[in-house]
Formats: sequence, C-alpha cells, structure tokens
Amino acid sequence: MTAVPDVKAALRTQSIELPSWAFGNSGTRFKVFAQPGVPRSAEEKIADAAQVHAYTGVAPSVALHIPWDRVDDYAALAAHARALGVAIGTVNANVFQDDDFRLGSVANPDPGIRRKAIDHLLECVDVMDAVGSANLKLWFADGTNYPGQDDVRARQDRLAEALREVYARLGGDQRILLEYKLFEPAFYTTDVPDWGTAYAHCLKLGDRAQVVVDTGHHAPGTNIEFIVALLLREGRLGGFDFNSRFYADDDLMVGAADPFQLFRIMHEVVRGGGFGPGSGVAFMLDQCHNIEPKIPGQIRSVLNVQEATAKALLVDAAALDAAQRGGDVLGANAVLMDAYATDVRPLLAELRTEQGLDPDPVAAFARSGYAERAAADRVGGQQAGWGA
Ligand code: LRH
Ligand code: MN
Ligand code: MN
Repeated sequence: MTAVPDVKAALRTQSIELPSWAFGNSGTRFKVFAQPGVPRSAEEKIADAAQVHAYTGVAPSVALHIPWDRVDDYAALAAHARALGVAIGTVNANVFQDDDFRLGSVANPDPGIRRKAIDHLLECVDVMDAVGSANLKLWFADGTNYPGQDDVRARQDRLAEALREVYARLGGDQRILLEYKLFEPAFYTTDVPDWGTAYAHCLKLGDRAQVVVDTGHHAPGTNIEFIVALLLREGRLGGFDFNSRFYADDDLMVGAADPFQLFRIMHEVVRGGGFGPGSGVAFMLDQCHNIEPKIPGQIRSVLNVQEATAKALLVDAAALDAAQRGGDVLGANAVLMDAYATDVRPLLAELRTEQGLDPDPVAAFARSGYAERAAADRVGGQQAGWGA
C-alpha cells in the first residue's frame, strides 16, 4: 500500500465544493419539508457552508445558483464569504424555472426565448467576474416529451450556437462545465443526455469547455468510472456533481447508496492524474437533504468523499501495475479490494488532529450549538429553489 504520510499529504490538498442550495429547504414534487434554522439569504447559506469547512477542513468553497442566490452586490457577497473563511466557487446557471422555458431554453424554437436564455447565461459570467469565479456550470432541462414535438437536430444547432456565444464571452481563466443528464424533466428526448453529447459540444467550443459528471445522471448500471477514465484521458473531465442514487436523480448523500462505486470513481481519478493541485477537476457536491438536517448532511457527505479518496490513494499502484501486466486477474483485483477494505477513519481522525481540527466533525458540530442558535435566530427559511 502507498505510505500513509504520502496519503495524508495528498489529502491535505483536497477541496470539495459545497452547493448553496443544499442548505435551503427542499423536497420532492410531492412535498417540501421546512426545517428549523434554514438560511433566509445567500449570505446565510454561505455562513452554513463555512461551518462545514470549519469542521472538516476540506470544503473551502461554495457554489452559487443564479437566480436562487441573486444579490445586488456580488463583490460584497464574495467578501462576506472570504470573511467567513471560504470562497465562492462555481456559478450555476438556471434556465429551467421560467414559464418562458416550457419548450426549452437555449434550444427553444422561439428565437426570442433563446435570447432570454443566453442573456441569463451571460449574466452568470458577469457574476463570475464579480466574485472571481472560474467555473460556469451549465445544465439544460431542454428536451421534448413527444416524438415529433420538435426537430431534434435543429435543437442541437441552436444549443451549439448559444454555447458558442457564451464561450466567446468567457475570460481567459474561465471555463464552461457542461453537465449532462439522461432524462428529466424532458421524458422523450433530452438535448444533452449523455457524456458523448456533452463532449462533442465541448470539443467544438475549445479547451475551456469540459464535461461535468453528475453521478446521479445516468441509466442504472452505467459504468461511471469508465466515463471518468475516458474523459480524463481526453483532458475533458471538468468536474463532478457528487450525490448518490438508488433509482434516478435522487440527489442523496454521496457515498450513501454505493460507497464502492465512489471508491472506483476516485480510483480512476487518482490513476488518471485528476487529483491534486493543478489537476483542474472540480469536486462539487450536488445534493438535497430533504429529510435529514442539512449542515450535518453536508459534513457526512464531505467525509464520505474524503474516505473514498483516502482509499483510492492507498491503492498500491506498483503492485496493481505488476499484477495487470502479468495477467494476474485475482491479484490485481485483490490490490484494489485491499485498499477499499481498509478502515481509513483512524487515519483521517489523525489527519484532522494534526490540522488542529476535531477528529470527529459530526460530533464537534453538534456540540457547537450552531444549529440551535440558527433555529432560534432565523425565522422563515428559504426554499432551495424547487417549486419556489
Ligand atoms: C439537474 C442538476 C443540475 C442543477 C441542479 C440543481 O438535475 O443536477 O446540476 O443545476 O440539479
Ligand atoms: Mn447536477
Ligand atoms: Mn441532478
């Protein structure tokens, strides 16, 4: 196995980005459950995210979703984040909650509505400039519900044209992260349904357009780690929206449904050079805590990613390579399984202690009294966005 000091050193460089929307009230289309103490503003969402970083030490940035986090002064919002010890990260565009987007946003047959959608994306780049963000994450709910409803090929042309305009507006250190999703809300065709479609659009745009793998956005049984390996090899893995799922886009806590899958993904990330400073892969969470408390839910999720990463870093790369080259099927598999079976919790507790953190972030947050104070101080918490 890889030496523990080397694993610890690598883990110190890890950063996991939190979604602002994980802290607001959320639910399904059947019911949004309000929780006590949830944030009433973008500022309070950032304050909650800062708590997760304070106790884990590996979540130094928070993603915005516009217009859910729209404010008058974005530079002030970024300063507020900095004062709390975190930074604003990815800016997520939202072209899926306006009546005008019933038949789509950038792929809508109506040029006026396409203009409106593109203008929103350009507004998001303005926000990026103001907060100092390098990542514009684009997910389109666009698609059709019925065969014949629209010209599937023309929709690709419209999408490409919109992406071109937005890409041209980016600053030199900014990039587009294009996210795909198999289906939902469109049920027949989706305009960016898979990594191949996202990759094809990114290739046409240029180097600063990369694919985002949301782990909940595939058909059941899809080998996500293969997609990760391939995109990394092509230099087009922009990042992850981590969450876990049992059925479709469940947005449950990452590593809850299938921790082994998360390990396999992180193994391909490490193997492909996607981990560590300068790798360019953004590790983001995209989750909803519908029934569990939100800050502890985010802490748990961050710890799950950290544990999977530690196990992936423990894989004995030399032994694996030797077994693979020697055609030793069982030996190679055993190298991976040994790393996966390692209980890394003591190692991570030790790392936190070395970093001046409490070895048990969940317990430390619970003891802090922050949740009780928020419940007393905050009345009328905000909905995360869905059904708002
Ligand atoms: C779409 C998605 C996308 C959105 C987020 C709220 O299902 O994964 O990333 O921005 O959910
Ligand atoms: Mn997502
Ligand atoms: Mn999703």
